[in-house]
Amino acid sequence: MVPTITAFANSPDRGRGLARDMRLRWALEEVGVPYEVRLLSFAEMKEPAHLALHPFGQIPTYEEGSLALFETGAIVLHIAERHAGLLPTDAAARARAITWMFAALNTVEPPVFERSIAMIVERDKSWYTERQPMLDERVRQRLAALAAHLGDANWLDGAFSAGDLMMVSVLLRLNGSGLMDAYPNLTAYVARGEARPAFKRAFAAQLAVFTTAPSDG
Ligand code: GTB
Repeated sequence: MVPTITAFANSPDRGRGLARDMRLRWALEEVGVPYEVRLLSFAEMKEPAHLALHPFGQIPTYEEGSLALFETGAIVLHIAERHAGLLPTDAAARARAITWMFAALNTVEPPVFERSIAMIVERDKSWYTERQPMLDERVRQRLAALAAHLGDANWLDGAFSAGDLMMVSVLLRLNGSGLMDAYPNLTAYVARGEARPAFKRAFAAQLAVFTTAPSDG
C-alpha cells in the first residue's frame, strides 16, 4: 500500500526543505518506499477533513490504508520500524537510535525552533534585540554538547539511523545562521546528511512543488 503524506501547497520557505514533510520524504526515500503527496492550503489544513487526521491542523500527516498518523517523530519511527535501513537490528543499538530521535525533537529542536520563530514573528518587538542573544545562547549550549558527543564520528551512534535523520533535519534550520560555525564537526555532519542520495531525492521532490508548473488538466 502506497502511503500518502500531506505537505504545504505553498510553503513559506518556497522549497528550502524546512517544512517538516521533508523528514518523512527523506525517511521514505532511505527505506525505498514510494509515496504520494497531498498538498494543502493553509485554509484546508484547518478544515474538518484534515482535522480528522491531525487534531492540530498541521502538516505533515501520514496515511497508510486505514492507519492515519501525525507527528513527524511518530511517523519516522513507524517507517523505521517497518522497513530496513533506519534502525539497527541489535536491540540496544536500536534503543539508542530511538533515543537520538527523541533528543533531536525534545532537546535540540525546541531552542532551535524558538530562535527562528522569534526572528520571523518578533522582529518588530521592542525587546527583540535584547532577547535574541539569550535565544542564541540556548542553541549554542545544545550545539556544544552535541559537538562534544559527535567528536570525529560520522554519525551519532555507529551507522546512520533515524536518530541522525531527525538530528540533521533539526540542525538544517540553522544553516545560514552562523551558529554552527564554531563546530566544524557539526557542519560536516549536516553536510553528510544532505549528501545522502535519499536526502537529495527528498529535497528535489519537495522543491518540485514550487518549480513545476501546475498542469491544466
Ligand atoms: N510537532 C509537529 C511534527 O513534528 O509533526 C509539528 C508540525 C508542524 O509544526 N507543522 C507546521 C505547520 O503545519 C509545518 S512544519 N504549521 C502550520 C500551522 O501550525 O498552522 C514547520 C515549518 C513551517 C514553515 C517553515 N518554513 O517555511 O520555513 C518551516 C517549518
